[in-house]
Amino acid sequence: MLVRVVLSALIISSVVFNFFLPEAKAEIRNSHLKFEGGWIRVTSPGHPMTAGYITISNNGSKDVVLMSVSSTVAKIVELHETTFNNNIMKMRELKNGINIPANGIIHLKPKGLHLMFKGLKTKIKEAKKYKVKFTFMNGSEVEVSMSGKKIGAKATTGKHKH
Ligand SMILES: [Cu+2]
Repeated sequence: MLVRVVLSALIISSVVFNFFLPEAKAEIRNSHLKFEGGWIRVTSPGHPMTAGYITISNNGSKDVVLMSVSSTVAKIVELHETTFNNNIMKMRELKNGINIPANGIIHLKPKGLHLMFKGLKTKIKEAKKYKVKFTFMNGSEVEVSMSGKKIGAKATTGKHKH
């Protein structure tokens, strides 16, 4: 009888614990941010690095600073910007992060801001999804799923035929 009471108490407490867990996790999320269209350039075997792109919108009334990004697929993920100097394309690491203005939007896209995945531990495959974690200055973290795509896969230039 006593065993049964203890057992049911254990079951109840674990149910309660599991019930509250997702809520506690949600607290560190930033509900004002929306992540859309994230993709990572597919790689050939043994290729050490690649780039990732995503659109992040901030519907909040305060600026939010994206400080760092990480993923299990790469040793490091850097925030980069692309600059053009006499038609020569260069990349620069943004060590102070990227500001996403209040009620603003940032587009990480080819020839612009991007994520640089360095020291790839796996080949990035077409249509496969990869977990990428975004960390913000306020300490909030958001895990986003980004899918492998070929170069130019999302080149929607607005040109279309009927
Ligand atoms: Cu880069």
